[in-house]
Amino acid sequence: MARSTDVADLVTRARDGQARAVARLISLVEDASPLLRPVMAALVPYAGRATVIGLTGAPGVGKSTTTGAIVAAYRRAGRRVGVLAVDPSSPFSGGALLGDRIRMQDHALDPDVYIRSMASRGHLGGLAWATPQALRVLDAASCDVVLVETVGVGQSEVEVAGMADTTCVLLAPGMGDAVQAAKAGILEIGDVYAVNKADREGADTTVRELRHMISLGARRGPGDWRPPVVKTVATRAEGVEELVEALDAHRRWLVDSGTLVLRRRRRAAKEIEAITLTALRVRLGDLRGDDRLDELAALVVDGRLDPYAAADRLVDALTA
Ligand SMILES: Nc1nc2c(ncn2[C@@H]2O[C@H](COP(=O)(O)OP(=O)(O)OP(=O)(O)O)[C@@H](O)[C@H]2O)c(=O)[nH]1
Ligand SMILES: [Mg+2]
Repeated sequence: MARSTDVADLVTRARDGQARAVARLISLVEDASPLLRPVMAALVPYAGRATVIGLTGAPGVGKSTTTGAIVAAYRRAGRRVGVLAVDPSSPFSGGALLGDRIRMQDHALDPDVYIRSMASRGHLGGLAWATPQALRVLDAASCDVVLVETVGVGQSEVEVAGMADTTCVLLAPGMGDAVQAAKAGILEIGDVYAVNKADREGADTTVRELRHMISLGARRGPGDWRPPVVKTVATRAEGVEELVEALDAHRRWLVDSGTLVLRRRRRAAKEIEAITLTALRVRLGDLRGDDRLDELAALVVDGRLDPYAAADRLVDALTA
């Protein structure tokens, strides 16, 4: 366990790009360490510089392969890159994440690429709470670009996607894929779409369907962003330059339209909310067996108070 006197030193070493210091800081996040408070305070002056790109899509669609190819493209442009592979659905780092490490091995020896898998380990608040803090660490560790790959499907995937500046949704050719995407709510979250595995039959149909579905979606005015659809074969890095161009174009639009700052404020609000709820749950946990809760429970059972009013009293007591 690091002492708080080590925090400043850890942050300095992380800012120098020392991988071990970055790893240590992200472990503090994963473990919900009490040291996170001084760490987050120390990171404040260095936050907000990195571009955060989320990659999401069904299992096996090619997120890790695409991430690897995007990393290579940004490295060629001389950018320092962080990669965070998060699994919102599992409390453990599973085989998928191990597979990611293997696919990323091209970059394993590059000191300007930092790759990390992260699981929630079941602590309060889970990844909704941990991911933004890990992003702060990578941001402060002088990464120009941070790629967040979410593993797993479902609502949590959409949630994690909400933590990026730019969300890239991956699909693969196949009947009904665009329809599936619409059902999964994925057509609302993508800023850029990639139809990967374009070496397979049906890619053009999927691209067409997807463009059609996107055009049917949210009504867009002249200055609004229109999500492009790019065809890729990630295993051969085909289409990846175009994909990176689309990501960069979205970034420019975010800045020019003032949307970046709004998105980041919304993200910070969610982060504060998650931390607040966690703090309240901890306090509520402390109250279990507390006289105040027992008294309120007795009043409810006796028919002298309704549970909403009782809850209001408890919230008042907690926040007093
Ligand atoms: N034919 C073809 N195969 C691909 C392409 N991209 C990725 N693959 C293969 O698809 C498989 C899954 O790729 P991953 O990059 O691990 O996919 P993923 O979305 O990260 O998978 P999970 O993290 O498990 O959800 C691997 O065997 C890849 O080699 C592609 O463009 N064409
Ligand atoms: Mg993967």
